[in-house]
Amino acid sequence: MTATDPASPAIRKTLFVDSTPLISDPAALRARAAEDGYLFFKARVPTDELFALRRDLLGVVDKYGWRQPGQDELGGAIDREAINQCTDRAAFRDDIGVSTAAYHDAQKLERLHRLPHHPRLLEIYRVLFGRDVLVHPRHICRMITPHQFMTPTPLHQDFPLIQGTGNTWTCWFPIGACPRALGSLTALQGSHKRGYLPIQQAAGAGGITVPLCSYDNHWVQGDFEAGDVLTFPSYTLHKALRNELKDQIRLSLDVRYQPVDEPVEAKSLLPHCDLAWEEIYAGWKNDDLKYYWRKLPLQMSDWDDSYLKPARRIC
Ligand SMILES: O=C(O)CCC(=O)C(=O)O
Repeated sequence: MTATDPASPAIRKTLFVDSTPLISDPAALRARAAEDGYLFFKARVPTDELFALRRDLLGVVDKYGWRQPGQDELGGAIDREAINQCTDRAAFRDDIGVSTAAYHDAQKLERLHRLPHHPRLLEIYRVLFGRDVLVHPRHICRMITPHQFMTPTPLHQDFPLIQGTGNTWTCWFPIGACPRALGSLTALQGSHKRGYLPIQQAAGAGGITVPLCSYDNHWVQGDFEAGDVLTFPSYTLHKALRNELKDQIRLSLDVRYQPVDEPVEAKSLLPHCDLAWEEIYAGWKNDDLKYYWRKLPLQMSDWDDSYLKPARRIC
């Protein structure tokens, strides 16, 4: 049976269910996570801190002359002609949306590395895991511009890209509002229950995809307001919607959390760019978050290349 067979279940699209009321009820929160394979929280990240990071990131975009003039400091309108003047593929991050140089500037922002440690975010995972939490220091900041090289992130699981424990949770949140039309994330409800699924190569961030099967039919999605958060374990299938707002940047963070006593793979402790931590830290005002994971008794696991080998998909 394929997704186009008349006998296939109809595609369903429903809105994310807000799990905020379950934060005070760990058993209920875990039961929902186990059933749905995702959790969504309204207004989780305080907007003052979110907008401070947005301002910093748009400052980077301004530095390269890619923002349309005449907006306030939080406006995300992009000068398409200017960004499309970056034509050197080798110097452009098509998994991010800007040049390598601009991404380096973004990765050096102290706020980008501080926000993932916000108590309002840590609380989710302390309740979910019932144990101490490791925040992976490797944060990905998407700066999705309307550049000719960009393709929306294809349907995939995070596990083959992150490895370590399958109990690593991605926390995805836009840095500002992100309606579906701006290319927010959507997930297949319950898909985590199928465990690791063989991959194929694909264009877009991550470079891998998992082909859809007939039973992959329940998409959850929504229009994110500033501060809303989507989180899911590393076997949940998810992808980005297409950015239909052709002159707007989509700024978002991918952060990973896991129980501190489960295995972590070494790359998760490296920067998400080819800078050294020392270079990222050079302009920071505070020291408390520098190399914080080195003080923790981590259990390291080996990288396994076989997860990234394209395979024939059997539904
Ligand atoms: O923001 C995106 O386009 C991709 C994010 C993603 O796939 C993830 O956080 O795992």
